[in-house]
Amino acid sequence: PQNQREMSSLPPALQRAVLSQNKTLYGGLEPARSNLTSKIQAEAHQKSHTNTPSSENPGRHRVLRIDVTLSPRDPKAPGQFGHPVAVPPGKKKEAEQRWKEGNFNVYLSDLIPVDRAIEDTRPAGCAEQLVHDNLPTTSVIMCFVDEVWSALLRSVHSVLNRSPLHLIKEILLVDDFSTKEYLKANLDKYMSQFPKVRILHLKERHGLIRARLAGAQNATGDVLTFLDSHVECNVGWLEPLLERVYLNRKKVACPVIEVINDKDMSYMTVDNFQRGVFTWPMNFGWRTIPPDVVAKNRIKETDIIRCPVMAGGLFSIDKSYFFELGTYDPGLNVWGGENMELSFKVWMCGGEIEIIPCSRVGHIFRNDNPYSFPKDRMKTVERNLMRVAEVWLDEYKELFYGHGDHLIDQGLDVGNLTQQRELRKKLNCKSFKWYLENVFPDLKAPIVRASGVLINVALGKCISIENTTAILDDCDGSSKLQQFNYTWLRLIKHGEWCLAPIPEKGSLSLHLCDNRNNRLRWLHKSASAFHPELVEHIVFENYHQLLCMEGNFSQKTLKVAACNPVVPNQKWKFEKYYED
Ligand code: UD2
Ligand code: MN
Repeated sequence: PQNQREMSSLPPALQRAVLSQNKTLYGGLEPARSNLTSKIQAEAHQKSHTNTPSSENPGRHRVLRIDVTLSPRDPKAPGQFGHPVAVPPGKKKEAEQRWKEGNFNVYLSDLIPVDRAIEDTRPAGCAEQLVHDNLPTTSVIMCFVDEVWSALLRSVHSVLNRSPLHLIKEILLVDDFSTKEYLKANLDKYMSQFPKVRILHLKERHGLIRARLAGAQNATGDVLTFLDSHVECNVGWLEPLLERVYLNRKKVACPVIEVINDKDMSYMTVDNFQRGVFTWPMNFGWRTIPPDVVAKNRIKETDIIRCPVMAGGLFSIDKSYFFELGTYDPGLNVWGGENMELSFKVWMCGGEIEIIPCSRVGHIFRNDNPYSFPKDRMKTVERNLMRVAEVWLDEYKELFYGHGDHLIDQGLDVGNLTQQRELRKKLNCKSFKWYLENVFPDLKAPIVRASGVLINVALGKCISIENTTAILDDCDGSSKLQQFNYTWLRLIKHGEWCLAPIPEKGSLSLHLCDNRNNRLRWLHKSASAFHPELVEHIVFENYHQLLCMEGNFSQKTLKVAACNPVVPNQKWKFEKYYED
């Protein structure tokens, strides 16, 4: 079947990722993949040779096929077996009106059984796989704020109906200060019929991230399994996740996230062989391993896929390991970016993130969050990502800032980062460079945007450093004095020195580089979308005034002057560009 996490049903952040991803699809993937694959194969090989029980290798059993919905009470009910449902002609208006309650087809969600059957979408071979008899128990943590009642119930029932109950220590519902009356009036009563379900009512809105932390602090199982509150767990979803954590407590195991269609509520499977990745500036997305790579490395549908980052919502993690890692950065607000934070932290501090193809959970992907953000949504997410960048990205954080153009100058207060940086030191975590080389080698992450000599296109002359100023001279690629880097923060750097305009005098000077000084920033190329005529110009944007670097060869001088597309002496080119 087709990959149904189609763009229209992905959250905006994901959509952006998928869009920009098409451009660079498969770029540089092959060498990276063959590395990972050999490891995966080695693991699979090992597994097939350790099937006999022993003291250090206790007994194993086939993944239990628990699904009490197999012979449903009402096989003819709408949506049964995960089939699509159509809104009856007379109900179109009502369905439309109710959409905004959850930003999906709430009318249909209410119509289909809360314990509907769905198709077993696991790849062949999953049902035969062995897992250990003594798997750890888990607390399933579901945080929600004003979740659609029927969707919340379906999530809980799918866990209860398709999990070995001895492995479920509890289902912890963390109510993030919901305000819907119906929910408040009925939740405790409804859930009281299930001894495994516990409810934690937060006294104020924590936001998803801190709500999960409240859940983790209250959890009593060995493993934490986080789920969104609009999911349907498929047959055999839990044991393969717990098996990975059991094998190595530093493995963080994610199910394949399938799609519950937001319009017709059908349960749709997704393409195999997808990794969780990100593109700059830290947009999550899925990237399919190219078919030829799959074929060449004989990757099987059931093979575990190691991922640079996780989607965020659905995963199992050893509880003590989660706390050892310092949980999520508690300074992250409401929603967003926490998946990046945890992913970098896990990989850089000795763990692994995996997608387990034999574990599958459906999720309703929505175009927009159906709840309000205490502060601006964009700003909240960007601030979270900035915290992540400042703590984990080292020198590569410039790529993050450089790709999110608006991020550079908005002066968002990211809050105190001392604790997070100290944690990273205490845990002895590796560098982001290590992460890129070993975990995500197919990500393009050039540390500068352009480099080499800086040539005036019309004059064919280059900028050169003379004493403490910059002049125009004959180009000499071997001269150290003519080497410049154009950074993602838009500085033109010569070592520690930056080209700086002096707008008052119309001249240029050298200034000690400082990433925070926006008076050192030059626009180059990136201005093209707004000012196509300025492509190749090096523009200094001084509030409302645009000033361009201009060369004068007879006097060997450089100046800044009003930008003028017809002045050829204002066109500049670096020797080398690293962008696509
Ligand atoms: C994705 C993740 C989600 C989370 C999010 C933020 C998946 C399938 N989903 O977006 O789990 O990691 O990215 O990066 O990977 N919630 C609260 N309090 C709040 C806001 C949300 O409890 O203030 C709940 C909400 O009811 C839901 C969960 O948190 O159950 C995730 O929110 P979402 O479904 O809006 O996020 P999603 O799936 O768009
Ligand atoms: Mn969700």
